[in-house]
Amino acid sequence: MGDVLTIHRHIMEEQRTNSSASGELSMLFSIMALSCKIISRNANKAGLLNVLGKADKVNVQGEEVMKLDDFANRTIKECFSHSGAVAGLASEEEADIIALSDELPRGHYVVVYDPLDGSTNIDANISIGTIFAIYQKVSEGRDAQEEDFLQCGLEIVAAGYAIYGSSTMLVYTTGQRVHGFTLDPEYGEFLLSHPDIKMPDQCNVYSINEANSHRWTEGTRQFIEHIKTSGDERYANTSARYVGTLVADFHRNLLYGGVFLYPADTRNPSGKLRLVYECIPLAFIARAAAVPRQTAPAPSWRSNPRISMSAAHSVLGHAKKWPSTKNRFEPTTCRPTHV
Ligand code: AFP
Repeated sequence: MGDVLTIHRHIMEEQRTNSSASGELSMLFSIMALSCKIISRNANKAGLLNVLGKADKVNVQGEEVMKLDDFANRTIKECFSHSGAVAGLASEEEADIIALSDELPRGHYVVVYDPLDGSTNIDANISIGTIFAIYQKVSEGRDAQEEDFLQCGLEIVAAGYAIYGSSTMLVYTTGQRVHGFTLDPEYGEFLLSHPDIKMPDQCNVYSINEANSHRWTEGTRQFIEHIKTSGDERYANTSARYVGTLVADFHRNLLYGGVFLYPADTRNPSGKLRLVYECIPLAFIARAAAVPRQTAPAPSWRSNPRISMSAAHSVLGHAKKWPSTKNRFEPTTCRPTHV
């Protein structure tokens, strides 16, 4: 295999650089990698499972056919619940914190996740993904509490996403460097393919659902107009791309340099994306990949926990891409989530 770096070897090597590491976090990464491999396997068969499931809701193996987002949710929940490394989980698919049954061991971490981002794209065979963030448990007691999941974004221990596209990739960071691994279907292993990803500060792509433009605020309209017509050299080669799966749009923009927006508008006055499950984890990754390093976190990272579970006005990209119209783009009623 030559000097192929599997995700497991990479995790172990990272762990060795930290003498106080207990191995619990490494275990969490391994479990997430396993979960994503299982989801990827089913995502690849999604169309087929649908066909096979039509008759009597069981496939040829006699397994129950589940919707992929439900399957992804259960996969992550079950893989982590038995790990002994978490004290609780929170999923975008579930209204309440996922408590562990009494007999299961507890760990020092909690995991928040969006099991299947872009699920409306599944049937069209368009890229979908999984988003996650890991926090240290801060509450008292054996089980995780709401406050563990609603911490400031800067308290994230690690965040990442999987993208199930033309290949399956897992991208994660502990806040320093962002690494990308591609699933080799023959080995069944994630191999390091994108070490130390840096987000270009040139804005080569902007991603926004322009069908909503008649509902945008004046600030958003001005920003998009600025990208298109201002002549600002940051936007000299900017093109529009919009998949409608946040992970896919974010991943492309991370590699090519770009900005993703799901702004507040008159139909969604708080935006659409979920702050805890989608925006904060991806903003943490963008922050780690931005060069030069962004130091000032966006205000929403310290948001009131009561509103953190709701949607947020979202802007994800390299802070250097903001034009001089920045202030006009951040109306005080909006809650920007950017780095
Ligand atoms: P689904 O998971 O329901 O497909 O929603 C995906 C998503 O939350 C995010 O991944 C996309 O960026 C965004 O919605 C797309 O929303 P619009 O279809 O309104 O543009």
